[in-house]
Amino acid sequence: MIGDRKLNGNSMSRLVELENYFSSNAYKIGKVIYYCDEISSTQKIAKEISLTAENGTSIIAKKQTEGKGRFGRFWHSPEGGLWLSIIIKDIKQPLYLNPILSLSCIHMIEQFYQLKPRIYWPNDIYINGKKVAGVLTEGIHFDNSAYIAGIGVNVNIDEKYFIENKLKEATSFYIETGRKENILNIFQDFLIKFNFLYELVQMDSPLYIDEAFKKYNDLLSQFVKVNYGGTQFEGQVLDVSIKDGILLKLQNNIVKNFFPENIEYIRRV
Ligand code: BT5
Repeated sequence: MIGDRKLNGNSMSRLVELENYFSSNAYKIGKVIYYCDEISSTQKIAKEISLTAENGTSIIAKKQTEGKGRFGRFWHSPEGGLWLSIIIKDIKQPLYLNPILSLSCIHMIEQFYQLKPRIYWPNDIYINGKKVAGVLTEGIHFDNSAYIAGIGVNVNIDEKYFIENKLKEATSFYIETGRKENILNIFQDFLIKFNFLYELVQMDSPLYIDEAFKKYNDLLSQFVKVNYGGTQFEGQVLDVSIKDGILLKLQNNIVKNFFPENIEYIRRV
C-alpha cells in the first residue's frame, strides 16, 4: 500500500497492488482504489470526488463513523467489515446495479464460505435468517448520469458488537463460521465477480442476472407486509424480478407490483 495523499481532507492511500491486478487483467472496475483507515462514509467521499474520478474508482474504509443505509438510516461500520463505494459512470442499465452488487456478494460468499446466502428483498443479503450485507445505490449529478454503488459486508465483526448495539437481526461471516478472513481478499474476489456481472450488463445480456436474482431470492411464495411509500400492504409474493419488482397477491385478491425504490421495508408475516 503506497501513495498516501489527502483526498478532500481525508488521509487516503492507494491500494496499488490491487489496482495493478485489476488493470493488468483488463477489468473496468478497480483500476483506482482508495483506502482509508477511518472515514465518515465512503458514499460521501465517493460523491465528493465523482466529477473528476474515472469510472470504476473504488473507495474502501476500515471503519466508517457515519455509515449510511437506505432512507437515511444509520449503517453500523466498525472495524471488521468491507465498507465499499464504487463510482459508476457508464452503466447501460442502471436498474441492474443493485442486483449485481448483491449477486457479487452472494458469489463471493459461496467462494469463501460453506454458507447459503439469500437475497432478501430488495437487495439485502441474509444468512440463516440474519442480515450480513446491505446495498445502497445513489444516483448523482442532476441527471443521474453517474451512480455511487455502495455495499457494506459484515466480515469479521463479533457477536458482542451486534448485541451491544441492539442489532438482533445482524450477523457476520465470523459469527456464522468462527473463521476470520482477510478483508482485502474478500474485496478482491467481490470486485472480480462484480466486473463479470457488470460486463454482462454492458453487453446487454443480463439473462443470467435475472435468473440468479430469482434463484437466490428469499421471498418467493412468502406472506409479507410491505411499507410502500408510507402505506402498508399485506399479501403473498407471486414473483420477484429485477424489471417488474415484487408481485404481490393482496388480501383482497388484487395482484399488484411493488418497485424497490419505494419499498421502505418488507417483513414476513
Ligand atoms: C442498507 O440499508 O442495508 C444499505 C447499507 C449500505 C452500507 C454501505 S457501507 C459502504 C457504503 N458507505 C455508506 O455510508 N453506506 C454504504 P438499509 O436497508 O436501510 O438497512 C439499514 C438497517 O440495517 C438499519 O436501520 C439497521 O436496522 C440495520 N443495520 C445497520 N447496520 C448494520 C450492519 N452492519 N449489519 C446488519 N444490519 C445493520
